[in-house]
Amino acid sequence: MKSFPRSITCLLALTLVSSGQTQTQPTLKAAFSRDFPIGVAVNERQFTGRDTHGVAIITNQFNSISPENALKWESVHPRPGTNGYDFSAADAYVDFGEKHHMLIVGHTLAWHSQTPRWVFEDENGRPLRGTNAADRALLLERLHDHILTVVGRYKGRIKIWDVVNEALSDGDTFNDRVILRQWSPWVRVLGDEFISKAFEWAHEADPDAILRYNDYSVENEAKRKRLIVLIKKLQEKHVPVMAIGLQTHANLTWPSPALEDEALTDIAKLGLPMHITELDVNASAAGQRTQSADVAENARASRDGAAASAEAQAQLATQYTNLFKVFLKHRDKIKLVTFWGVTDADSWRRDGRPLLFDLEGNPKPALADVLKIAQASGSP
Ligand code: 9MR
Repeated sequence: MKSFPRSITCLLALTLVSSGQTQTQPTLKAAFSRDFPIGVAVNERQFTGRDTHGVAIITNQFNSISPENALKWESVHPRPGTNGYDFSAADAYVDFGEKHHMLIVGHTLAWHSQTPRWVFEDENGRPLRGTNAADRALLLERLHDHILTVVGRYKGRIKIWDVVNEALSDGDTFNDRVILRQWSPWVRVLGDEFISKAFEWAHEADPDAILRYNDYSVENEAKRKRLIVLIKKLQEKHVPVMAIGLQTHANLTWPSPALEDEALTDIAKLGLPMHITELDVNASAAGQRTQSADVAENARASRDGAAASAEAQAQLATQYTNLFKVFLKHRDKIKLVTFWGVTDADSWRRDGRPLLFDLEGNPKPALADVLKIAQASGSP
């Protein structure tokens, strides 16, 4: 990624026109150009160009994109069989990234969610069973076909893949016998084999792609331990896991700067680059009670209306400032920081007003504060 001295960064400033006044502000991608690319998850209205205001923010502020939903199994491979693929949205997403010279990320190949039911059933609609060798073979064959087809199609264009998403078990108590999410159909049928196979096949399909394991709440000590057990086991087997994706769905009080620092320090010991993959900060009062990445749970927890208050938004700016200070401290290991959405209106946590641009797409005070951190970071 090209980097510029901070003095030149000022020349790359974006001119913002708001309420008749002209202000100059650096952009996120310019401000952090010496540190890491700054990515954003984009939706279909954005990568097809219909949301013109969204496109303007994306192209001004960011130099990497992730597909919020367009490359998930249900979008790209809704039906069984070789004719079951639909690449219309995914192709438009990759074209958009290339047109704007973005670092393009793929999300996600093997996940328990947003994967059609047929994937885990036989031709008669009977659920596949781990005790049945033919069922296991069928699910592995489907995973193989999916990964070779999807990764192969975008070989050399999508540079980073979330190969396996959210496979770790939740819960605050560590137990070394329960590392993976036991109710996931992938785990039920294939155990941990689906993880190693997914990475091996993705590597076969595009040997140059950076392959990530991606999960949420890995700041939580028990979950972080599970992550480290899982990744070490993969590394011992020479499975090509090449980066750790920390989603970082934060709230106003969690993770604390000390906890984030501890988590990054610990995870860095695996010797892999770390990517902050889905950054947002839930600013609603009740949202502070959940560390979950579940959509319905977050919606319930954010409906109190408190997130829009000036006080909550000031706290949001503080939390972003704290998090970016820690990211900068670990900038030798952090190779990408991606926000999960452009404006609050686009966000899966919309009621928690969690991003740097408000419902109308105007920059929030938190944006200015994050930019200040970049400028104050003291890099030569
Ligand atoms: O932002 C995504 C939202 O539009 C979808 O409805 C949702 C469905 O599960 O997925 C959201 O993105 C998730 C991401 O793919 C994986 N980590 C958690 C994210 C928030 O739920």
